[in-house]
Amino acid sequence: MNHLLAPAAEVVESQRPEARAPNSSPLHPLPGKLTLISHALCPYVQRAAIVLAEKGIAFDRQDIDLAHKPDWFLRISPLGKTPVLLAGGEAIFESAVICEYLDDTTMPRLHPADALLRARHRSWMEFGSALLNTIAAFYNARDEAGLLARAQEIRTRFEQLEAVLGEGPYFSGATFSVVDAVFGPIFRYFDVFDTLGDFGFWAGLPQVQAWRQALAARPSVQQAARADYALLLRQFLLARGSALSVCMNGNAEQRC
Ligand SMILES: N[C@@H](CCC(=O)N[C@@H](CS)C(=O)NCC(=O)O)C(=O)O
Repeated sequence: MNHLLAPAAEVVESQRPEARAPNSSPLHPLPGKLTLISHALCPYVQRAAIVLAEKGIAFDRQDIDLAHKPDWFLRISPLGKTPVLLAGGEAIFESAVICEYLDDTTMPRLHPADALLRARHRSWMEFGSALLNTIAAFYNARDEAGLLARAQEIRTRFEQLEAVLGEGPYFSGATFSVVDAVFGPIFRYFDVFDTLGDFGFWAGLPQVQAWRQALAARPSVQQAARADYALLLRQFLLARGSALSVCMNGNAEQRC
């Protein structure tokens, strides 16, 4: 599914973690400077940026315009999608693969050591990707009935999460994992959606709400999106020509 085709200026900026995490020594040396080819709103880019930050890895971030993909980008991105991680002459594509590569090479490990638990975490990463498709279907819905049906699908996914979450604050307890890196950007959408109307996403789901808050407070999650993210997302949603755009149209403060 095409998630984000809104224009975004091409920007290169260096992301240097303030301090390297105490146990962030490499398992295998990284091949020099890393560059994350990005889009300002892309949740898949953000999950990679969060993992980079959690591991204290410095990297350059280069935003591109997905509505006008540069030729150089199409040459290195076989699927024409962000993110791509440039590492030592290799262009690694697919966000889950990028996260796995970073976890294979640099401490601290964000996946569990136990193979079965690791498989469980990978399953919930996939769940997160499926939820992103439902979120895209929500903001692209052509009419009110479609919008409300997609909102109900999102609500059902949150109920499934509520059933598997433990004491928190993170997905698997006290330790931040790649699943948390996947859901930080997912919950960020709702900081804007919640200003547009009450779609019944959260009532009666205390664990999901607490998880959302814990992720929003995590510096790596906060730093994975630009300061103007909410403004850019509002502009993007307004331009969709969707039922949600109609809710917003003409009055940015209007609630659906
Ligand atoms: N499965 C991919 C999904 C990446 C994706 O959908 N990226 C979107 C932006 S968020 C994209 O590049 N869309 C442009 C297109 O599909 O043409 C991943 O996990 O990296």
